Amino acid sequence: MVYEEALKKLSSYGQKHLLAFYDSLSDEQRASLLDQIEETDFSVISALANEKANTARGELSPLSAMTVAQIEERKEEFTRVGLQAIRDGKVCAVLLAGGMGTRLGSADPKGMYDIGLTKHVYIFQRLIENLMDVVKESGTWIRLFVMTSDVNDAKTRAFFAEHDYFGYKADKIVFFKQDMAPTVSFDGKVLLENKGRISTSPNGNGGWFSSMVRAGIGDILKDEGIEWLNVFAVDNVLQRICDPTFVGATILSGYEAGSKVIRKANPDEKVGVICKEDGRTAVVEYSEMTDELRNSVDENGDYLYYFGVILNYLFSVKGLMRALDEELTIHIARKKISCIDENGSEVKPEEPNGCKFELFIFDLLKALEGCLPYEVVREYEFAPIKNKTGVDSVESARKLCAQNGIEL
Ligand code: UD2
Repeated sequence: MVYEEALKKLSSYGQKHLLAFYDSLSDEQRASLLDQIEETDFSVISALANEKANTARGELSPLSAMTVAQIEERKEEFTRVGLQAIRDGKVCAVLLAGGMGTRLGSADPKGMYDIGLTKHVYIFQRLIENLMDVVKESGTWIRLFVMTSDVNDAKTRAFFAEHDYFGYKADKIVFFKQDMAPTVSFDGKVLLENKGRISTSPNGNGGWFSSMVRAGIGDILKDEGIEWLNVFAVDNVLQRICDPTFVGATILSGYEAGSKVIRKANPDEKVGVICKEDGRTAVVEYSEMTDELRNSVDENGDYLYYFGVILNYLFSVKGLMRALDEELTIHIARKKISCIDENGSEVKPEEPNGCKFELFIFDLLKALEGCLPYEVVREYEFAPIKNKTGVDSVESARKLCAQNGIEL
């Protein structure tokens, strides 16, 4: 893209200021800025002006789950069907590792964090160990797609290579990058990271499938007859991946998706709640729950919205392909964003100064035909690492690993 074209594109979005320092840049920096302007989708910015309308919810009602007891009764049948689908090569895993992981206070990808006590046990390693359980049980190598982003792609790939893919079959792992979104000030002006670079951030975990398809992985799915994708978060070191019983239960439900859920520990727990919205399965994220929703109870005083999603979903590829045409809600997060001001001086804010645009994975459910909420026991399957200490931390995850006989 040449300067005039960039100026035209920016003018149409009211963002000409991004070229304010152009004259002071080297040739290389100029070319890189023009490339970035060409690649960036500025249309997301309109979500800020339309925030209320975009994020307005339909009519919500509670939704229960297939309980642990109900699963136990049909465990054999579910496991048989799930294992068969895995052996037929119809099921793959997708690790979402594009986030920044800043809450752990490390600049490295979260999966590189070492939770070991007597030896090295990296988060990525733990996840691979969990997947290996099913590889062994099924006698089948399962394809693993790993989503990274501009901020951590090179480090993630290098880390896996350095550690010999933690014993996984290297040619079964495919990395792909998620898309980035520009960040803006509260009045909708795109921020500059420096004079030659637009400030961007990963566009949330909801764009994973479109990013996968853009990376050419749609062909792999088609050529290999892959029908189901088990998508999971990087930070839950206890989760079962491609769990045959969950896979079988979802396939037999006839729905196009399944979601592992837990009973919330308390109304404030930081997990989205699964519910019905205008008759379709949906999730309301914890950060967007109203007090009314969070605290609403039935006549016995029991919470109505109490099944929380742990970010472990099974999606039908057929449904996902159809959902590619659907627009997902753009969620807006107000954050502290380091940038430069109109004079080119560095800004390191103490308070939120701008907005990031994010897509959420569970918004895909609205485009799919049904979702099975599948209850799991939190002590066996949910040890998320969000912080160093306290709730959902390295500390609490270590304890849960020990309870489950995992040596660290
Ligand atoms: C997520 C869920 C929440 C609940 C909780 C369980 C969403 C939107 N929220 O909340 O409902 O299930 O997890 O622990 O699903 N990621 C990317 N790219 C991005 C942003 C995130 O790959 O741009 C990945 C990230 O690497 C991680 C996962 O998505 O694997 C969750 O990200 P998070 O830690 O920001 O989500 P959290 O804990 O707020």
